[in-house]
Amino acid sequence: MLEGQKCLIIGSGISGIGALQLLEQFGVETILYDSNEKLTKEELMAKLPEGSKACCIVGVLPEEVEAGIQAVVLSPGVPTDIPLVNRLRDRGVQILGEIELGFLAEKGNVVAITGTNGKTTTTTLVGEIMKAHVGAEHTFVVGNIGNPYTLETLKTKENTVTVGEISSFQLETIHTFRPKVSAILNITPDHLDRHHTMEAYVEAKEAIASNQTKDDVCVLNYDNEYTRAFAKNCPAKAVLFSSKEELSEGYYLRGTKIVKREAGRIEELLDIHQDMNLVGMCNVENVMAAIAIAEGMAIPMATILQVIKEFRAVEHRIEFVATKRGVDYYNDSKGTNPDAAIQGIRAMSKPTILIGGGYDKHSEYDEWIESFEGKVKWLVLIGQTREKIAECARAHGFTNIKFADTYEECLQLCTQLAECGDAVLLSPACASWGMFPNYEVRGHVFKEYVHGLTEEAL
Ligand code: UMA
Repeated sequence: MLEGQKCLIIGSGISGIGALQLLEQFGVETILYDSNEKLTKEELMAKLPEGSKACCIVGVLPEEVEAGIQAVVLSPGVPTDIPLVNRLRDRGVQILGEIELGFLAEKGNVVAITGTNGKTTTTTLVGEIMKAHVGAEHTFVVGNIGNPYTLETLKTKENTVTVGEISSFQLETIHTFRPKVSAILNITPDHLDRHHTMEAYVEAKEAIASNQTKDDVCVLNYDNEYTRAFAKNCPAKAVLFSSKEELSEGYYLRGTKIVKREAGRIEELLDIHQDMNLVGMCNVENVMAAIAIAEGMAIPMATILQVIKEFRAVEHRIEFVATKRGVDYYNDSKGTNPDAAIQGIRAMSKPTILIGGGYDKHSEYDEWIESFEGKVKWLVLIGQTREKIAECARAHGFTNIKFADTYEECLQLCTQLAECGDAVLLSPACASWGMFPNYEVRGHVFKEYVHGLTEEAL
């Protein structure tokens, strides 16, 4: 655990602070560094845990400090190819991510879930299944879901299970991370501003299985071209699921039933209408993946199905907020890329006022606009991407577009445009960055606004 080395932690968000806390437990000398010039040294110091001896630096890292660094822990939001990291790597300094650091102290079993969409729902559901089997005190749900791995890893024991939602950012900096069961739910274009090419993004996702062997399991989506191809050369035992095709082996949808086929035997597991509280085909896929993951962890099927029956939607994912003045409001703030946002629109059954736009991740919006299919009445656009989206929408013949300069103005505009019997859907197809620290804040502000609406217009 980097004992005796001088370690630079880049990023003072929750991952950086988690890493710092863990390293200090092992007596490692740490420097907490954040390149954001708007932060002050005092602000960084205020984030330190009590009794911390870490040195805090903001802005530019002085050359003499850089020269003394022997190891680096990167927060997920820090690109791996910034000049500072490149220089340190070229000098032979070990660069590891916060997930790798957490894994170095792990003593129990690990489940790791990645994918462009569905990660949070599947991770939460698998976490609930594990809690039902090994107990809540023996289950840790960590990672991109908002709970740094490094904050929990010291609590792990031989009989505990860590369920991690792991993003492509986090997978870029793993070295020995080896889950017993991994899953790649799907891969569609996202984060291309960071990974630059689709190949690099796919490679980052596939790294989740890079240290697995045939003794481990990797759950993959047969319906997705990338994950289906990966099943052929995956280092772990590949277990497939499909919502579109009947598989010769694996989990799939037959009519309204999720079934499992193993050695030619078909077992009916559940009915997607009667036994699930989640809506949309994306959630059928998430549930199938969760079943495959849990079975990979040898959890009895009766426990798995019981938890699925009781499980409800996670916050910010096609979450029904309230009906006000006859208008249904849905929070899908987690629709941070076009593919996720398409699922949001598909789940709507009423004429919809859609809120779109935000941070530019170099996504293409054509398929998202095409999925409007007469269901979207108005598109209200905000943020950095609003012009790009509007241009794309017009090219596809959709012209009912309004711009808003602020989020507040956008929400008020939606309320004015919506008529009784309509729905308002926040599913922006873009990250929240630039306007909000994260999608959760964007979702909470939306919900607060909706709950604050009176039944009658003033
Ligand atoms: N920073 C630098 N230098 C840089 C870039 C950033 O110093 O070059 C600093 C920033 O000034 C800031 C800090 O790094 O102070 C932020 O670090 P971070 O962006 O890694 O954020 P954390 O608070 O540590 O949160 C991270 C994940 N954030 C990102 O991946 C962007 C959280 O995922 C995750 O929940 C958390 O670790 C715990 O594991 C959020 C996310 O948006 C939810 N993830 C993306 C997604 O889901 O699409 C991948």
